[in-house]
Amino acid sequence: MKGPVRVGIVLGSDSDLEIMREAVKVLDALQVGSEVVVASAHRTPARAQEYATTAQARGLGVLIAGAGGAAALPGFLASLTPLPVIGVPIDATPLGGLDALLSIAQMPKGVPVATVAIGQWGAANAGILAAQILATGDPALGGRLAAYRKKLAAEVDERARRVAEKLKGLGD
Ligand code: RP5
Repeated sequence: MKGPVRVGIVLGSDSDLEIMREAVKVLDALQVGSEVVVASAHRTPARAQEYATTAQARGLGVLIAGAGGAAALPGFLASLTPLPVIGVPIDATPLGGLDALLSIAQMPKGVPVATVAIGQWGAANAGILAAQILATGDPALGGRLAAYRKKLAAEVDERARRVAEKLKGLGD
């Protein structure tokens, strides 16, 4: 049960989908409703503008934008909405995503974009960060995030246990 759409995930191109699916997966797991749209700052600026300027009135609380190359999309959206915008740099060119990382992170003072890591890690973290932003006004979601953190910690405990076991085996 995901409930109403609270996070808008904007892709600069359909070629960004495979990576950005990680954000959708995380949000699904945290029971946060999201929608995915394709709207390019360069190729369809009017569509991207329409999306950004109507997002808040439609009940969205956070936007995530994934884009590669000279990735203007997250900053473009941020300039048009009061909602927090998280930018995911996509590895789409021979520069390996560094171009997108710098384009997204280096926003001039006054219009911030929260920038995450290049690629799938970044897409997953964008989903988590969006949920954390929404959780400031949603204790139930905060509880689900706390459970997620506990699960992460339990996985590390399990890895530590396995390493200790392996080392013990070596000493025999
Ligand atoms: C960017 O250009 C998109 O976000 C995508 O990462 C990259 C390549 O787009 P396509 O040529 O695959 O449509 O605007």
